[in-house]
Amino acid sequence: MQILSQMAAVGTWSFSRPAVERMSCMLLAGQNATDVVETVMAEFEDDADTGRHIVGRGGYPNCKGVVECDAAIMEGVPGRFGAVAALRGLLVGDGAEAFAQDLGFTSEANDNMLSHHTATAYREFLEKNQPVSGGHDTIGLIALDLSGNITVGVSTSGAPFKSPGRVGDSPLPGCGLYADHTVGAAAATGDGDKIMCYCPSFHVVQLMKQGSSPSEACHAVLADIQRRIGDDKCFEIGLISLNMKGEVGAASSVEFPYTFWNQGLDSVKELINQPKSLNV
Ligand code: SD4
Repeated sequence: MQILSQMAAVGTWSFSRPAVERMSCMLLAGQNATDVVETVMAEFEDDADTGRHIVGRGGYPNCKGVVECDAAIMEGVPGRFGAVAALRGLLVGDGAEAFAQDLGFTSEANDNMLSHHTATAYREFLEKNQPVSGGHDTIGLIALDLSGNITVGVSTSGAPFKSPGRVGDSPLPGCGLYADHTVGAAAATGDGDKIMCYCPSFHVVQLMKQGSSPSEACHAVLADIQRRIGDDKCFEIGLISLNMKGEVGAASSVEFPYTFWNQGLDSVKELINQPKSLNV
């Protein structure tokens, strides 16, 4: 079979390793980038164990004890974007629920969305009336397939114990994710209330369009944010990006592990981005 494109996959944080491993197998089997991201993301969202990383089933609930999820997927092909926000069980709102039922989806009771870990954390939150862990994770996945299609997806249960209805950066195009099939794609993780003010995923892709490598683009976007708000005041943010050559990049304001695979590698590699100060 003629290889048309350098296949590659990348994911946020160390816990994305099994997802990126699965993506590499699906890409090598010739599957399309969107099917790869959608399938692997859905498996991840359904797994109560990965939920403690603030993703889908087993994710942290809002301050009323209800798990509300944000997720999005974007293809590099112009205008191909889909997202859900503040999703409870399956979809929120009568129209959305009817639509989902028409498509054959079933809804999940909130009790099935909580894991033992997050139910306990929620009880502690109610007792102390303050978040017990301010953890930030969220899965972001980018796949580049054999035919040169690139797709990015993100999924999160959002900030633990958030206000009901709070929507973070993840489902917003340009903020939590962005893709352009002529250049590449990017995804963000971290403090979504702040991230969404800077459209960092769009910015990374635009810099790649102007000739930057994925790593240069991620670092330039982070440096721009740091310059604007002050190096020492930077909120938690991690950026990953992949270009159409299968090259990867990342930048972050905190120690940020991410996982990566391309055709030149025998197995998925974990890389760690260390935060850089503007003053060094
Ligand atoms: C949010 N950005 O809802 C998500 C959470 C996250 O690392 O990415 N945490 O704010």
